[in-house]
Amino acid sequence: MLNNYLQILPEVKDAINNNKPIVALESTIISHGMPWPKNIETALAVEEAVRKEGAIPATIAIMNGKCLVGLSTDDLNYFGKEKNICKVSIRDLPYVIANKIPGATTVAATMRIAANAGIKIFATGGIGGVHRGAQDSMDISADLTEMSNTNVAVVSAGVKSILDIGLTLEYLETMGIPVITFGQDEFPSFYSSKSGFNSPLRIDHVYEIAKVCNTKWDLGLKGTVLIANPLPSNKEVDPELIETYIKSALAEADKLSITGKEVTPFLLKYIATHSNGESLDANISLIINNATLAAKIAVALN
Ligand code: PSU
Ligand code: MN
Repeated sequence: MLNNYLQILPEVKDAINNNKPIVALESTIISHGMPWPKNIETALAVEEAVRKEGAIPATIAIMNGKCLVGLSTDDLNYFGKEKNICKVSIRDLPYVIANKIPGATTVAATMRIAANAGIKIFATGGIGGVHRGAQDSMDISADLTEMSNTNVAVVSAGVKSILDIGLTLEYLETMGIPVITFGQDEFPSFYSSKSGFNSPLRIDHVYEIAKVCNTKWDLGLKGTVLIANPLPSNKEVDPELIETYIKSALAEADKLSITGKEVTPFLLKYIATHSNGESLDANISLIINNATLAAKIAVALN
């Protein structure tokens, strides 16, 4: 059982035992989603944002054959600085655990570990989804299948337009995943509060979101509730500008024949290094924004 491989930080264990609100956080975003040292600063700020709302943060990663639930500041520094951290989605778990390889967990792997630790909600920046051109490449993130399986609610800023947003929304419907946008009708697209797609659901109050999550699980329906949280309006980046970076990132990935699990980190890194500080700034504030909302929902879930 995965439970036998958990190594839970004392503070998080105490929160689990005493039914305190907890927010799970992923580590791929730290090791593969953002440049050093902003990644570590962000990870610390995100944990702080969760605490501010009265919840306990539990960042998840793999080390020494264990699934760490809750990272110390030293651990966070390690996962932010070290170059050879494996990106761990569901299918990578057996290999990295068997071989005691350090691993940063994606949305999918983080959700699975969080669920086993008894955590009900998870905050990230952007989830994986159906990639542009998936009709040919079949590149669909394991995040989506995991979301149909595991009872952990997910807060993200929508999906980044490195993905096909329309197809991702279709796939979420196929997988039986409720998609709620917080406070507006339109589904957001990470750097922008707009995407051109209507959100399947809109809810304006945290308590009502928690009610839908609890009702889904009460009904015995497996899987996540996806909560899309538009980034703060003063942090939005011009979608046309982002689109030019994405187009050239996709062209470069194609030229270098980047495939499989390398695709997403490659695109993220390309955009981060080629766009100015504006996109990184937006990225940081939207993650903090998501962690804050997730913590509020965690409190309401209890
Ligand atoms: N999208 C982002 N930022 C991220 C990721 C995706 O905007 O950091 C990371 C998350 O960890 C996500 C993973 O779970 O990439 C998805 O990778 P893939 O597409 O290979 O499944
Ligand atoms: Mn993929």
